[in-house]
Amino acid sequence: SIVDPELRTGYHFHPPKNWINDPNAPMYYKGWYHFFYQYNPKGAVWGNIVWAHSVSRDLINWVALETAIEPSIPSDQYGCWSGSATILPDGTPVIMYTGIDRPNINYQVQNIAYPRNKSDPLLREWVKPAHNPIIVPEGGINATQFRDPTTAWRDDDDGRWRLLIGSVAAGGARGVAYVYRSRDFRRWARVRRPLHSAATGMWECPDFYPVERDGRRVGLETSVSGRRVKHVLKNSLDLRRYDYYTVGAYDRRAERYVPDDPAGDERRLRYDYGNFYASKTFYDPAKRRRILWGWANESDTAAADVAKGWAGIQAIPRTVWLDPSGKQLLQWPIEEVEALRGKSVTVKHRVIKPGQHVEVIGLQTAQADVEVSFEVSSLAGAEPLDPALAGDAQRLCGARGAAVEGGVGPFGLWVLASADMQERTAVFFRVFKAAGKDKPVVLMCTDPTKSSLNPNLYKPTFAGFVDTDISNGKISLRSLIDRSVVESFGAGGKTCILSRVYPSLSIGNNARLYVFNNGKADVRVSRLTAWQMKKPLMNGA
Ligand code: DQQ
Repeated sequence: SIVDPELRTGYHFHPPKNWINDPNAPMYYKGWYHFFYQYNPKGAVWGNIVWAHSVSRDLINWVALETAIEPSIPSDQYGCWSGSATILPDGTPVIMYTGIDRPNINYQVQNIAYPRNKSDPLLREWVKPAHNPIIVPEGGINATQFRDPTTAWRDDDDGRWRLLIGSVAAGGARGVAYVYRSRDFRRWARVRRPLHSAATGMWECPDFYPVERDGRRVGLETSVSGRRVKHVLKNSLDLRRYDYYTVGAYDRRAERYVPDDPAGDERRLRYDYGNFYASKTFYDPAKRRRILWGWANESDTAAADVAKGWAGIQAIPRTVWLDPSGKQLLQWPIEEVEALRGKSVTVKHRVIKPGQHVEVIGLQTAQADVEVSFEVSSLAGAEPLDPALAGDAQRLCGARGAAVEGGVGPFGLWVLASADMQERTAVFFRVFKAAGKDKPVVLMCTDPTKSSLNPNLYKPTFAGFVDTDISNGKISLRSLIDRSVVESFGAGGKTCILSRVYPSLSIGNNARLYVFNNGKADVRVSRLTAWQMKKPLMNGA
């Protein structure tokens, strides 16, 4: 398939060309946001991995700097893989990252790098001290599955630093997060028992941080602990390619983490039910918030990636905090993205009858931000939930897609749609009645099966349940549309879905936006506002 150059995203982070993957070591330093990422300087496929580096004042406009970390010492000469930054108490930023130290076999060790000149707010040059590597696999650790050090946190009581390294044990069966401790950030010793493990396969890119337990939106610095705090442990499951997290308690004495959910399923909650992987948070002291970065791969063929010369973007950075229920996180695009909003159109109090759709006209929507609040007239007609699919949002949505008429819903948006509707990507809700339960079950889906007439595209349907009280009929949706990405936030950030689509007709000014209702109950659009989004400075692209 041939991808139109107009499908290159506008305001989602990307370099001018080539392959990108994981976000690395995001941090705030002397008035600048720093963002590093896994990058192939030589092409649009994974390989030759170095750390590219960009800086920004607002997390939206980006300036590319020179490569920050590239193979240069024996312990990273075959690759500089993912890692994180820690700001030491004297303000010095340190980067820990995984190095590949021998050819052909991905033997993994952990290295450290410091800024050459701390007074340079752009942190252009990074120095690797001679005592690298700092951590090597020992004691039966699988040396080819031992990577992605986290930001370190420090316990004031004993003055020691801790960090996690992702790994796998039990012959590939158990995902593991090993804890290493250090007094001086130089000599690190492993705690014998891991912080946590589960029968999920390899844990890539672990992330571990405190959140306020009363659900205030304010973020916490990574070392904060105590009674007002819960912890979040996120792992990127190599076998599934999704980022899963649990909310739980961190016992500092025992150096153990215990998820709150007694069922303890490590594959239940995801940051995003779509294309979003290897994510990482950081604490932003300038605005006292925790911000999540995540990588979204292409869903095109590798041959098409090579032909177009680019592959991979980052999702819009999201503020993350604990839902007041304490059971899950909430996520919302950082407020700075709203500075890109231009011309807008608002629709109010518009009832969408069963089978009806309404076009939102008067603006360009290939690159747009849409916020909508829906109100369902009655939940009485909600379809019964097939018990066989009750636990599997993705299969449920596959079986009951946007085109399948329902009771309450499907209702939502058709984005990146063509005038004749041959092409359209549906982002929608659907409400079910579950046997023996009072609370209706809300499903959120992105259905890209009609997103493009181009053949050979990977068009997976993505879905998650939304743990929201819809008894008053109200639910909200926000979609950040950006040419070949649709990034959606259901019910104020309870459920998020990022999807990559490659229309062949709905490109540029030919992309249209509709509200649709394919259920049997009326749905009122209480308010919908769509904004055209401007293009920020994007690394010179
Ligand atoms: N990508 C990096 C690894 C990490 C993986 C290599 C996750 O460090 O485990 O590019 O996408």
